[in-house]
Amino acid sequence: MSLEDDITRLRAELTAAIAAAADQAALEAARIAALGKKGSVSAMLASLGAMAAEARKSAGPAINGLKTEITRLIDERAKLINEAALSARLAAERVDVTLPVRPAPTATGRIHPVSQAWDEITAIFSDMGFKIAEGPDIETDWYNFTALNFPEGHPAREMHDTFFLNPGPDGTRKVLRTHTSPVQIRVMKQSNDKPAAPYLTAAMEPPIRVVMPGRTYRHDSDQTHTPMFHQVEGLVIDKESHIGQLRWVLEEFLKAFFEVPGVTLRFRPSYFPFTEPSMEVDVQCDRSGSEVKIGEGSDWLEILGCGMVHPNVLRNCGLDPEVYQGFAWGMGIDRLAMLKYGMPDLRAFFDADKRWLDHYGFRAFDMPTLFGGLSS
Ligand code: 2NM
Repeated sequence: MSLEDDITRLRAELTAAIAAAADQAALEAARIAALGKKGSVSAMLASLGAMAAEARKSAGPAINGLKTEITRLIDERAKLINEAALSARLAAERVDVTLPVRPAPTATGRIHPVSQAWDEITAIFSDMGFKIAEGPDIETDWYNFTALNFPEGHPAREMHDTFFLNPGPDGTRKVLRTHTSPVQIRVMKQSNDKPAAPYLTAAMEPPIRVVMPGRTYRHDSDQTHTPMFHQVEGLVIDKESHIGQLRWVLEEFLKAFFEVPGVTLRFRPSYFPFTEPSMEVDVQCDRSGSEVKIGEGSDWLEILGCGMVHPNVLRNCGLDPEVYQGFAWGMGIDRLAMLKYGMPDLRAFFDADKRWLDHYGFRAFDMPTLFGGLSS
């Protein structure tokens, strides 16, 4: 067989292989089989070295001609394959701009009832002229107890089922605050401490009118208690603040929060270390149906605690009890939310169950305002 025949046969073989390559990988395999180090065309080129000079003269251009032709065929085939791949991708990735838009997170997400109640409560007190203050969840023993007139070693400290942190280098143990009252201490003390503490959002001197919503922690867990819960406390300090004003503030707040025309309150004597006198407040309600109705009926529901700020507390904050006096109160945000929105089990609040939130949650843009109706 002559070299010419070999070239003709190989050209036909390789042309067919290149034409049959359906994708880049197959084409690359065909290229290596022909032009790679051990390829058929390369082998033919290598045979030139062993030829006589005369034979090489005609064989060289013939074999090189084959190489050039095969290279061109491969390039052409590659172009075709690339164009086909691009068309396929363009067809597959086409976007149908007429499809409806997926609802935004703001439309499908829900506001937790505790956040809703928190926002409603702060909206009501803001409207009455109160400032809002927040403070740290991790407190020193002094802010959480001592400043609030809990004597060292007094059993009232145990009453609170406190979570203690590990002792620091100085041996003192910080606590997860058991109430938001330490924020009151920070607000009152700040009226004497300069510069103002940066985490306090309400910097003020008497007259002080401030409410403090926040997370609080007690080592307690059953149907009606969770180890983390939410409180809102309020504080008014002036020269002539009195229980008559306290009663008015609480009545106005409860009417606005429960969206009823009137409430009847009952004050019972109680004990808190930080107030004297101390009172627990019941609100008139109706429990004859499946839900508790506030503002009517013949039952009473305990709803908050309050009192006149103890002179020791004022003194601990650098306020002269001979000049200033005031009242304070505290209530549970979670409990208020349960009552208003009719949710039976407190533990479900913190289960992070999306179905529960879809049912009880609120729409993101339904911000509570007094003029818009709080939770409509
Ligand atoms: C309550 C009940 C009664 C209260 C008192 C003070 C402070 F700091 F002014 F002394 N803060 N919070 C208070 C009073 C809290 O919660 C049931």
